[in-house]
Amino acid sequence: MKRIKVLKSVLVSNKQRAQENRQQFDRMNSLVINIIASPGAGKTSVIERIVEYFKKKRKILVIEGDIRGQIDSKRLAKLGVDVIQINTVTACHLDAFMTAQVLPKIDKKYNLILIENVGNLVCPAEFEIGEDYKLAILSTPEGDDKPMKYPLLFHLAKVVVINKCDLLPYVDFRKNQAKKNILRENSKARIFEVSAKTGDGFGKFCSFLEKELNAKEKKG
Ligand SMILES: Nc1nc2c(ncn2[C@@H]2O[C@H](COP(=O)(O)OP(=O)(O)OP(=O)(O)O)[C@@H](O)[C@H]2O)c(=O)[nH]1
Ligand SMILES: [Mg+2]
Repeated sequence: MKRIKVLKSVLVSNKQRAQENRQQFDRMNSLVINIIASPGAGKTSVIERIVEYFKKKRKILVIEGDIRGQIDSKRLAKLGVDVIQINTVTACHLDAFMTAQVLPKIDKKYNLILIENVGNLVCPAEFEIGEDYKLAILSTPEGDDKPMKYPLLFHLAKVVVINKCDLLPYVDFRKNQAKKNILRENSKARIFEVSAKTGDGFGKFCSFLEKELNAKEKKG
């Protein structure tokens, strides 16, 4: 029972800090997306495609969350995008306090801030970090049952990207069943089918993001 109490207070203080982060992002009028998926699902590859699509039209920042190292940051920096690294050392997720620590490093106004969370389908979903919304990536080799087995993320994610669709002929992934499983957790989820390897599906997905950016910019 005591453990539950402690966890609750950790999440409450995290939520308060996340709201403060959100206010700071809102002052910059940035669209902030918290990208969550299991290790290797294709978070960095999807971000690379988004960056390629938007880099001439919008100012983009990527915040990279990893336990250790800068492998993904270096991949993204090659595309000429600004990247800030957070190493969580032992933690299996980003939290609002870690995110707050890098806010002073943001010295420009960005239209789009993409945050790659630590590869994990469980803990990152628990911790708000100041995002506009969570985007989940489900890759086809993982199986179509994951939304049912890891429901919190799929319950909370406004957008779900089904990645590695180029592998559909080779893996036992029932796409329609996966969509049903996602919609069972969140009937309003926007689902996109893509392949970060071939680029298929990114036209539709990035047009959706562009509408969201336009809406955010109108508000500001
Ligand atoms: N076939 C195929 N491979 C992909 C696709 N997207 C990513 N990959 C490959 O999957 C592997 C993992 O991709 P990453 O983008 O590094 O995945 P990640 O989720 O960022 O991984 P972590 O940051 O380590 O959790 C790499 O070998 C990619 O080339 C895809 O759409 N199709
Ligand atoms: Mg990555």
